[in-house]
Amino acid sequence: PSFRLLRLQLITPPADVVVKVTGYAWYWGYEYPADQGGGFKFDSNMLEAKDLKPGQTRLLSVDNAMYVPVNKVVKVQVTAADVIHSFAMPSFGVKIDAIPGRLNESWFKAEKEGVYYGQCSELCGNGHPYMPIEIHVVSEQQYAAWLQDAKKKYASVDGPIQL
Ligand SMILES: [Cu+2]
Repeated sequence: PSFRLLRLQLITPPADVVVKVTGYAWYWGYEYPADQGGGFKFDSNMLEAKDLKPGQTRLLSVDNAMYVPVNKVVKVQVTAADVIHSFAMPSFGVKIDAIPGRLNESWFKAEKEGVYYGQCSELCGNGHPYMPIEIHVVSEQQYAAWLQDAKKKYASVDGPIQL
């Protein structure tokens, strides 16, 4: 019976949203594919303590957070660009290694709107404690609005990416 459970754990349900997550020394990059309203990518860096605004959290808040819609299956494809990192989001029960040359996947379905934090969970050098993950879970309308803004904000010279 345990083998059955282990197998079931590995099945990703049909995804509503796919986000590709790349670990760098020492920040995260997020890519939203064009075929689901994205077509952009951006970097997410920890805010220095001196730049924190009221309500933001030391060592966890970032400049550009990852956004996802509430009550949707979000598949994360996780890799790394330099050394091994690990994408860990305790509130969603997600922890998966980000390995250069390999595309791992995991998924979650957030059932409550809000701001959630995670951290890199594979020792990756000097900046290891300073590459947090910040995910905003928002309503479907807010998500659509964010996609529109993000498309302009993160417009890059290499054009839209396809996953
Ligand atoms: Cu790391």
